Amino acid sequence: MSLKLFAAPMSSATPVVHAIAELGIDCDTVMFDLASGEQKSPSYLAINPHGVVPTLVVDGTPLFEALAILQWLGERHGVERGLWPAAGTSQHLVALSWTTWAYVSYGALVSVLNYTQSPQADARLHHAPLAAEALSRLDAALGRLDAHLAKSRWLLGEDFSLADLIVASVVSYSTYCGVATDGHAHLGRWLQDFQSREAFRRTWAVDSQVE
Ligand SMILES: N[C@@H](CCC(=O)N[C@@H](CS)C(=O)NCC(=O)O)C(=O)O
Repeated sequence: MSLKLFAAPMSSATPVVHAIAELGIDCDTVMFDLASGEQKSPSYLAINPHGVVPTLVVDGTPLFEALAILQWLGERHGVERGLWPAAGTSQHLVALSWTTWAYVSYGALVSVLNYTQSPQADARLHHAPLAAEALSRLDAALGRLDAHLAKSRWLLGEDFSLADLIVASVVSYSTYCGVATDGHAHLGRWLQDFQSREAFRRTWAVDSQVE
């Protein structure tokens, strides 16, 4: 199987780079400099019409959207390595639920927060009451994740899986956007364990060197 990943430093592609490192699979990686606009070149738009990273080209067929790529990596390469639950198990349902929740439901609130208060967003979109509402809902969402993590060390039990990588990547990103994790002790311990992983440190360290 041939895998080619289009990525960029410190971007939505970084969790995919991290997942590939955890899995230890061969993959050609092309690092774009997003500031130069190479993600809008006609040749790249032909494989990802949205002109964003990541895209993983699998035997010539492009797969885009980080969540889809991460879930596919789990299904195709994670099961045999003990990093993703097999289809048909109850843990597989837990993995699909929390990972999709992180990118879709939790991620939507992070987007609201970014539009309404980020210095990178157009200041005309800034809206303090809406930002406060998003922060309050994000905190409640983290409380529900914390309650789940009170039951076991990792999301699916006592072993780390790509489900942890997917959810913790989104939660880590949200902390850079201003979401606090104080008051969620289980979640804080889990995030620390996640960020101490050798592949996490290596992936994000490489990213900062490229930057
Ligand atoms: N929902 C997409 C988001 C992809 C995305 O927005 N990527 C950004 C980097 S974080 C990008 O490539 N931006 C370049 C651009 O908009 O020109 C995913 O998860 O794959």
